[in-house]
Amino acid sequence: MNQPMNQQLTLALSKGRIFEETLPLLEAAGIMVTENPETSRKLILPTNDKDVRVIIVRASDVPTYVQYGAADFGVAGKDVLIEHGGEGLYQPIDLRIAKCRMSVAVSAGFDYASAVRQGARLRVATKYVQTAREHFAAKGVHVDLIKLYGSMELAPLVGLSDAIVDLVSTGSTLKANNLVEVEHIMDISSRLVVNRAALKLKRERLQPILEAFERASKRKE
Ligand code: PRT
Ligand code: MG
Repeated sequence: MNQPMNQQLTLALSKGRIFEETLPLLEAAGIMVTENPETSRKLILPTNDKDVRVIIVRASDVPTYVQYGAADFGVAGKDVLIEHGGEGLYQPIDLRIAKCRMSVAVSAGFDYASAVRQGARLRVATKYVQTAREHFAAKGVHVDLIKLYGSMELAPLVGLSDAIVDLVSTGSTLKANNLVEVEHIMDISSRLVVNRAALKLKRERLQPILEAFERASKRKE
């Protein structure tokens, strides 16, 4: 078959830490993004390779763009991928970037251990409903989950919930809000996700990039 194949590649990234930490991996593959999403209002960014472009989307929307093939590949946190479910996505590489952990936290004065021991029903506010549900079910803790889209740290402070499930990296956000981490649910890092059809149809173009990403991420401990 010598039908010309469209080998244009679209990479979906979110602004902020994922974009910043993906840049060195792209450079390892010889790809330089030529505009800065923090200063440019453009949502489609060119690179030094005319066949590769980067689209800027919300972190939690990355799997959706890749699933439907609007992007061929993308970078998303494990937290986001669990909530999405991973349908239509191939997840070949843990990039070991944007690392943090998912934890349960409560107000400093709340005795979480004894509430759990007594079999109390807990109100838990989180953006990560899927992960939280599985975590508490596995522990046999009864919870009412309250879905939030951000600033989970506020919920226990104003009586919306007894606990939160959120991401923690330095711990300074919890500390600043007088919250304490009471359970570590899982370690989080970002993964490369690839559209399953693109992996077959654009393999020639994708493969060297995936290999460069893999080599560069392995160099991180
Ligand atoms: O911010 P936005 O609502 O647009 O989306 P987002 O929060 O999903 O995106 P972004 O860019 O903030 O995060 C993208 C990915 O980075 C997440 O999906 C995680 O996989 C990963 N990551 C790594 C983090 C953190 N570290 C992190 N610390 N995501 C969020 N945080 C937040 C956390 O939710 C908490 O509010 O930072 C705060 C805690 O930080 P410390 O350092 O004070 O503990
Ligand atoms: Mg954020």
